[in-house]
Amino acid sequence: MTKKQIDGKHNENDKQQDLARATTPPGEVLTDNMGHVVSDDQNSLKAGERGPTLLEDHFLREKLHHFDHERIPERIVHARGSGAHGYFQLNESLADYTTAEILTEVGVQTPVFVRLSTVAGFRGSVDTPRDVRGFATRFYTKQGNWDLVGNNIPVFFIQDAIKFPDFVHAVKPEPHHEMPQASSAHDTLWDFISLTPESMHTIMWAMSDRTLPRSLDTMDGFGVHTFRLINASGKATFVKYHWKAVRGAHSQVWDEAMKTQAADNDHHRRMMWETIDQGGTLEWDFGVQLFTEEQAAEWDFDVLDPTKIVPEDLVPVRIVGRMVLNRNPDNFFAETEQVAFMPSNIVPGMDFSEDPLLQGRNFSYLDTQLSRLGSPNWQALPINRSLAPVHNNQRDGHMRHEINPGRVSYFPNSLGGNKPAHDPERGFRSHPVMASGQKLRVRPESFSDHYGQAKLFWNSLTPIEREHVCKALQFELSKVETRHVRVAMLEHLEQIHPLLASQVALALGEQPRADQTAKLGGTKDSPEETALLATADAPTTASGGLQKTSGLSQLEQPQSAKGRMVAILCGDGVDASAVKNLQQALEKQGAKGEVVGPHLGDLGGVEARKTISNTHPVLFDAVYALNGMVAGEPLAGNADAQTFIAEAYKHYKPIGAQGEGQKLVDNAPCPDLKKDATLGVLIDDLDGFVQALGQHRYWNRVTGKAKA
Ligand code: HDD
Repeated sequence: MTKKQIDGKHNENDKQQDLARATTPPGEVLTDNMGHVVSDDQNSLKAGERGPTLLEDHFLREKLHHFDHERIPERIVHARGSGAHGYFQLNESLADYTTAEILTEVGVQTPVFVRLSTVAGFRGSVDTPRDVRGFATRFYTKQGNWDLVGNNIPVFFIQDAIKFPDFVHAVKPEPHHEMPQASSAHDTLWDFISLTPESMHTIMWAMSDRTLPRSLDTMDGFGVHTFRLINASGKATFVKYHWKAVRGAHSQVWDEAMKTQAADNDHHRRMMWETIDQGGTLEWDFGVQLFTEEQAAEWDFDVLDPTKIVPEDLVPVRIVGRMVLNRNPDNFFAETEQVAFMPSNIVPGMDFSEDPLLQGRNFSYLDTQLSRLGSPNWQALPINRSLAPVHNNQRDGHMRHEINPGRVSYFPNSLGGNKPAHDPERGFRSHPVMASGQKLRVRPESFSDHYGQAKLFWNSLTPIEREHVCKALQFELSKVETRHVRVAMLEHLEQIHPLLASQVALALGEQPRADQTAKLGGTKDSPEETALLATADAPTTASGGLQKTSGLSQLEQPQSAKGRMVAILCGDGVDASAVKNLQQALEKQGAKGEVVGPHLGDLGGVEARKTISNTHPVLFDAVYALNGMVAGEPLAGNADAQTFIAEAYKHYKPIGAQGEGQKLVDNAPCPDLKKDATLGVLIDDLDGFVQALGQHRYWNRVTGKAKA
């Protein structure tokens, strides 16, 4: 596999070169693992043509021996993930706050490896469940590896690491029958959540569009915890880290996400792989929120509490760099499966905070790598090896790679020139925070507000996003079989907003408490409903006095057609110039038009690499209907093509049509479909359609009404 060069100047210790040294391209001659050339790899050694296989067949034994031990334990959470290489470039120095070179050296491109994952599903589960996404970034810096091991939501379900095993046991498939796979919609999770009020803010994020990302590069990332940056004069500043998707954060709707699971289990993984393989990139802006201990002390929430954000309207996110992913791994297992992140991997000029969740994580990740990778030498694996040189007196252990010559493996020493020696100046030093007090098992009072920021999140969403939160809770809780758990959750929702609680209660067959019942009239999709939600703000607490804040609603994010995928529905004999015009217009905006035809191959001057029956509208951002024939009949009369249009319309996606394609739109089994540009349906208006593509969805459509 030829490696794509990372464009531009890069760090002299380039990870790509480092991995190239470890990469073994397929050779000419087949050998066993000891370098013996294999004479025949098709037949085991037997006594006679039809006789028994001989134990002395050491080629057979070695091959089966290795095969029998090729699986390692999957990650206990975040088992399903996809990775890519790239680089981070700092564009604005933070030298006032830190000595960390990665955050002070502007213009240097530091190699990174990123693994983006779901949390609950097993390694072989699906890419588009409703789930938090892991966002783990390793920076191979000259001062050693920095691992920023975050998620795509900025808060977490629990405040103390001691609860993590309980949380994971509750969300994973239930132990008596190992169901459901990759889903939170089941009794044990909601039983735990209903008894864990601290999780309410994060549950609102988990039930929002944030956990249905459209693709891996249309989701934001967060370091979650408060960390510290330490500058040259030893001054500490609190910091929260952010990744802002350059393409903006956009999501699927739930019906679409469910169908995507069936249409392509690997949808996100495939999009990332194909984007990079076709020379594209996935990009995020890197931002920091910087605030002092004095500022933090003023706020009515505790910055050590991982269930709380620092609202961006209190402390804006300062964009200081960019990350570009532009190289696929050569081998999934060796790189994406064996990469082992640790939040405790930080470099001089950084430090932890006393966030109890972070403190517990700092133990857990080192610990888990031993059971996953089987040896204390896992840092020597190519994907985990730092680019910064490694010199210490750690020796032996399973699978030792390094050969350390000499007789000295201790410090101080006189027999080895007293090397390698520690370096109080250059070495990592913990910030001398005062830490004292009685030994106590307590939760600080400052952690005790569990609904204030849940309200802040609700208030900051647009009505349609609130509607999605309602529907998600209706779906999830209606899957809970134990009524008292459902009712317990309604109590919590009452604390967040009575309207939310009553909407969910209706779907659960419970009597809503709020007087909004009369207005609600059920859970249909309708402008009235959305209008009602527009007025449903709740008084907040623990939010710095804010009622709402920027940075939480996805619909305020940048909209662009870049990276969008359009299905171009064509038949045999399609107008090839119309296809080419559309594809060129899309490419100008960084989007892509894929011909979807009645069969693979030539449609008369246009080639189809996807067919109406082997792909699905949920895998595209928009649909454009042209002309042509399907098995001798006009495309407009093809039921599958008509459904293609109807599904895309139902998922609020832009629809375009030209010439005869308009008839296909007319025939779509979608009573609500209106050919109206303000609803994102553009007829004979190519420029308008490309423009419409930038607006991710048309939420002003009314869908779901029964056929008249
Ligand atoms: Fe964790 C993996 C992110 C809480 C213990 N975690 C893991 C991964 C991500 C996160 C992205 C996958 C890394 C990869 O791709 O290999 N975890 C988080 C975030 C958390 C969080 C953002 C809350 C702020 N995690 C958390 C706690 C604990 C762990 C509280 C334990 C006390 N996490 C683990 C782990 C994993 C892990 C069990 C499993 C695989 C691994 O570490 O390498 O150690």
